[in-house]
Amino acid sequence: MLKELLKEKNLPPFLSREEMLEILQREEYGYLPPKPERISWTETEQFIPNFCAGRAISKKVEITSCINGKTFAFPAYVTIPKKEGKHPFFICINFRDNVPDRCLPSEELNDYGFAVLSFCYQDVTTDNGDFTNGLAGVLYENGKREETSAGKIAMWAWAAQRVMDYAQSLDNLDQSRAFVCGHSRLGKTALLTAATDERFTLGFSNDSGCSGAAISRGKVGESIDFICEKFPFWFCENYQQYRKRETDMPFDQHYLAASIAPRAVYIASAEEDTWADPNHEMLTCVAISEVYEAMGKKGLICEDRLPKAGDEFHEGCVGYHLRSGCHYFSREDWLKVIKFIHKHF
Ligand code: GTR
Repeated sequence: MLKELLKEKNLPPFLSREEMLEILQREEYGYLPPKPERISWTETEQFIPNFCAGRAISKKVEITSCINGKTFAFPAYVTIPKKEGKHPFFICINFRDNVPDRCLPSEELNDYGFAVLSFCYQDVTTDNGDFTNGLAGVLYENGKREETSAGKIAMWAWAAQRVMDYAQSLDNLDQSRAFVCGHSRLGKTALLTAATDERFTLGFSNDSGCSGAAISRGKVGESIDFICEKFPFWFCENYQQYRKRETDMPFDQHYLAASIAPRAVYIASAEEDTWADPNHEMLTCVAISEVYEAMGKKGLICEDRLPKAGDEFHEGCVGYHLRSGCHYFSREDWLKVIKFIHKHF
């Protein structure tokens, strides 16, 4: 049944990772800004005194990049278990700079053995059409961009990669268990981050929907027309041409998740989040499975039907769950992804 549903969509066939990333950047997100010419950081130790009952190191880190000869800095927040060994870690692209945060349970994650490196997306550049501030201000003269220049999602993804530059300098982190995550618009960002940077061993998107995890052809809820009207600045200007023209696109969202292969992908949906369209999020997992299989890995292992609340597919390298409730980054989402990680890493 799932294979037939996909067949009817006539999705563009998979290409090489490089080709898919080229199309996605040129037509949808804009090209990610270049890697910095230089990068450095300064750390404030014991940012939260005695955090996690004294069992975690807590730091605020100011990450400074030099791009086109200009300087751009933003803060990240770091929690690392004190116990011996190399720790798996999450880079969390967050809506707020709180540690812990209502949707980012740093303390519980520490207790499970994970380090957490988070940053607030708006500390990179604002979530609106103003391209004169933060990273955008460094990249563009007078806030003017070209058709294929980075939109805001590409800039937030670039920032997550700078946090990864910093993470690589820490010898108490395990680089083979490096996970990036985000919710909603930041779930779209997490997928783009992992797709364009092979240092991440898992990309985890929560309720990312339109222009994130969900296939656009035949999608219900939010459409490209709507998202381009309301949030044009998340994308490059080229994306506007596909409003009401999903079927003409030389790509679809399966290119984004497939660009993470053979590394792990985890897509989480919520039952009441019809705006994001759980069915089309799961169909992406089904579609990309052939890419994993061609690489000798297991893709999504599931029953041959659309998802229902309570489903949890953790067998393959492509993980998926549908929980009850609304659009939200919940403890249940975290616990399920941790379960998937414990199975695979
Ligand atoms: C909605 C938007 C979605 C989703 C969400 C969010 O308004 O339509 O694409 O990303 O915002 O980020 O909270």
